[in-house]
Amino acid sequence: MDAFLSLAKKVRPGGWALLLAMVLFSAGVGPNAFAEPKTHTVVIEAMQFTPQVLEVNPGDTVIWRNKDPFPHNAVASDRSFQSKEIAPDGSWKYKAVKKGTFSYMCTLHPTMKASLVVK
Ligand SMILES: [Cu+2]
Repeated sequence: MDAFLSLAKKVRPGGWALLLAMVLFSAGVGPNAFAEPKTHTVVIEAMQFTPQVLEVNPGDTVIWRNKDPFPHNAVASDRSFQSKEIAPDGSWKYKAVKKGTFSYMCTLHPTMKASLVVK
């Protein structure tokens, strides 16, 4: 705290807002903490998840949309999420809460793999 006070004394009056922003940011209250939750789509087509790696923020929703003429699913290897069978033209929604990197696959077609990164 002493270091903070001595730093604060050196800051010009106009610099307070910047200093406050730096303190908030370093405390982990960065822009992401105030971001509106977003919805992301993973397209399943031609036996592939696109994008292969999807990065989202906690609280965001991910929709898997199946454009193939046969069913797929999306199952995390640690079972953090596990979709039902997603019918052709169907979709499945998941709200990402837990942070981490989650590799997942289609258990109906085990060569279909991708990752969801919640950070
Ligand atoms: Cu599949």
